[in-house]
Order: sequence, then C-alpha cells, then structure tokens
Amino acid sequence: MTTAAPMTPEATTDEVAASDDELREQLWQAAMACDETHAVALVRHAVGAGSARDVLAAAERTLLRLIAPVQERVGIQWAANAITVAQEHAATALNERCVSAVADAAASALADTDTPGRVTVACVDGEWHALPARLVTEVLRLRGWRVDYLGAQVPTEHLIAHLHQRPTDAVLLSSSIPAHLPTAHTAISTCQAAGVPVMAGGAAFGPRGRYAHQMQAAWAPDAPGAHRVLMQGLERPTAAAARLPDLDLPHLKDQEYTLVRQTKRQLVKQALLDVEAAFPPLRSYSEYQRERTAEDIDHIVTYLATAVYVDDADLFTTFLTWTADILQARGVPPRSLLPVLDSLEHQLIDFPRATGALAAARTALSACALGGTA
Ligand code: B12
Repeated sequence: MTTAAPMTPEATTDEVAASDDELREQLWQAAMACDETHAVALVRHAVGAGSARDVLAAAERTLLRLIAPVQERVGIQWAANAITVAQEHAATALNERCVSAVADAAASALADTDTPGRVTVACVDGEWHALPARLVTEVLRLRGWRVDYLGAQVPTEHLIAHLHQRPTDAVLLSSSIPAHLPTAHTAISTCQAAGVPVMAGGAAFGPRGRYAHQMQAAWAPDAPGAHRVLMQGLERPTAAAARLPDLDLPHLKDQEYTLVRQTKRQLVKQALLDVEAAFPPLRSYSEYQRERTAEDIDHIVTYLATAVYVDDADLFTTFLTWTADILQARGVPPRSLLPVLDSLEHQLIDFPRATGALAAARTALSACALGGTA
C-alpha cells in the first residue's frame, strides 16, 4: 500500500509534480507486477476524500495525470521491446480496472443536478483502443455530462441505430490508429447526415486534429478540451450534411485511393517476392516469421493507401519511421524496408500521389534509421 500523499488542489505545483511522479512510478510498478489490488488502492488513495469539488478534481487528475501517462509508458516500453505483449495486455487490463475504481470513488461526489447535456462516445469500427475513449467518457461524467459509452469498434450502422434510439447532443468519435481514417470519415458524415454533430479525437486524427478538420468534424486534443468544445455548443447539421467523401477530399476523384485499396492483395504478394529477392536473410525465415513479414507489408500498403486518402505524405512517413524503430528494437534491420518501398514504387509507377509518399518516406528512412550499422 502506498504512503504517498494524495494529490490535492491545495498542494503547491512542486509538491504536486513530485507526488504525481511518485504515484505514477508506483502505479507503473503495480502494473508490471500485475498487482491490481495495489493499483486500485493507489488510485483510490489518489482520489482521496474531502469536499465534492476536491474529489472530482482529484479524480480527473488521477485519470489524466496518473493512469493515462502510465498507459502511454506501456506503449513506449512495448515499442522498445522492453516489455512483452502479455505484459502490455495485463497492464492495460489493470489500468481499465483503475479507471473504473476512480469512477466509483468519485460517484458520490457527483451532484444530482442539471446536466449540460447528453453525448455518445464510441470508437470507430475496427478500433480496439477503447481506453482513450473511456478516459474521455469518465472525465465528461465527472464534469456532469450524461454519457452513453459504446466502447471499442462500433460499426457505423449500429452507432446510427443507437442515435435513433437515444437522442444525443453530439457523437464523440475516438480513433488511435490512422489506418481507420477512411472508416472514421464515413462514420462522421453518416452521423452528420442523421442530424447529429460529431467531435473527433485520438491520435489517428493527426497533429492538431488535421484529419478531423478535413472531414468536417469538430476536434479537441483531450478530454478537458472536449468539455470546452461541447460547452461552446456544436451546431446541429442539416440534411444537407449528407455527402460523398470526395466533397471533403476533392483529390479522391483521381481514384488513386480506390485503386491502391483494390489492388492491395496483389501489391503485398509482389512486394513479398521482391523483398525475398533483394533481402536474402528472408529466405531462411521460418513460416511464422514470413507471416509476420507479410503482415508488416500489408500494414505498409494500408498506411500508404490512407496517406493517399487524406493526401498527406507525412502520415505514411510517420508510420514507416515508426515501423523502422519497431523492427530495429527487435533486431530486424530497417534497411529491410527499402526493397518494400522499391517494389511499391515500381508497382505504383502511374500513381503520382502514392509514389510521392513513398519517395518522402524513403528520404526520412535514410535520414533517421539507415545512418547506423543496421
Ligand atoms: C493499450 C494499447 C493497445 C491495446 C488496446 C486495449 C484497450 N482496451 O484500449 C491493444 C492490445 C488491443 C492494442 C492493439 C493494437 N495496437 Co495498440 N496501443 C496501446 C497503447 C499502449 C495504449 C493506448 C492508450 O490507452 N493510450 C492512453 C491514452 C491516454 O492516450 P491517448 O490516445 O492520447 O488519449 C487521449 C487523447 O488522444 C484524447 N482522445 C482520445 N480519444 C478521443 C476522442 C475524442 C472525441 C476527443 C475529443 C479526445 C480523444 O483524449 C485521451 C485522454 O486525454 C498505445 C500507446 C499509446 N501511446 O497510446 C498503443 C498504440 C496506439 N498501438 C499501436 C499498435 C500498432 C497497435 C496494433 C496495430 C498492434 C498489432 N500489431 O496488432 C493493434 C491495433 C488494434 C486495432 N485494430 O485497433 C501503436 C500505434 C502506432 C501507429 N503508428 O499507428 C501504439 C501507439 C503503440 C506504439 N507505441 O507504437 N493496443
């Protein structure tokens, strides 16, 4: 059981920072030890007791400054190959339980008064990262909102069915993986066509919500930001909001996205053959290793298509340099990615936006990952 002082709004900035660091480290240690009992005791202690106002403020800080950073550290350690997938899963499960414990600890402090409104929080179809959406949900509840939380991977048609059953002031759509952006775009325009405003959020929507803005959705960087945007009021879309994707993204008229998506299977198959020819170690890979390589190439083509969808080469470059880091941390030389780029450039010679993204990624890869001995 921790002896750290609970975070209180009265503490000085330095005291708060020190106790935040200490509590985060303790929660991290509990997560690595799979010790849910200790973790729950820790976050309940952080929420503390006191006036309703203090409890609500401490609960929000516990969610955003204790649990969320520990969860981000899980991602960093996994990417660096410093913890296993099993440890990552266990830590996520523990953090989910901690979020529930915080909500329970603060429940009695919630006033039974007027609410600013009712919103629906859901993850885009295919999106498994539910914890960010859950954090947004709980912070909004702490701030008085009634929230229908629909969780991970909500198919758009079921989201719309829910909106018809339970009127809502806005849909808050969460996505962490940029590969889901085309699906997110459909969900955004479908909700708006049903007359419901949409706010998008999560890492998938890019720096400063670049892709949310392209798709005509409101955006906020985090849960407190979501509250601020909701309080300003979101305009209800009219029936005129029904539209095809190329109204928001006129470049889609060139069909590059559609053609890259449609030929994905062939692109992956040929790239695998080309990589095998150019990167001899692949020939001695086990069946399992070959399957993982095919999966990696599949992801690369998916991200390339997504970059073409939003017309942003940066999206692909970010993904490719991230992949290079992941491979390097697992002893696979990043230069093994070059033949994949060569193959795709060759296969997509007639697609200027795709080849532009491939060329930009190659330059970035050379600059950041190929300088060493890899
Ligand atoms: C836990 C986790 C998982 C769990 C998720 C379980 C769950 N119940 O959530 C599981 C194991 C399922 C998983 C799967 C995968 N994951 Co994962 N995962 C993570 C991890 C470690 C934590 C996610 C999280 O909870 N973050 C904590 C919250 C606080 O962060 P946040 O996203 O910034 O949320 C805040 C804001 O974005 C904002 N916000 C979020 N949503 C919304 C919505 C609205 C409307 C608003 C206004 C604001 C808002 O508010 C939040 C709170 O302030 C991240 C690492 C990371 N840094 O996030 C990787 C990470 C997101 N995963 C990653 C990957 C690659 C995957 C997989 C593809 C792995 C694989 N090969 O299978 C799959 C994809 C599954 C899928 N189809 O979605 C990569 C993504 C990289 C990339 N370039 O896209 C990351 C970044 C890991 C890494 N370090 O590289 N993952």
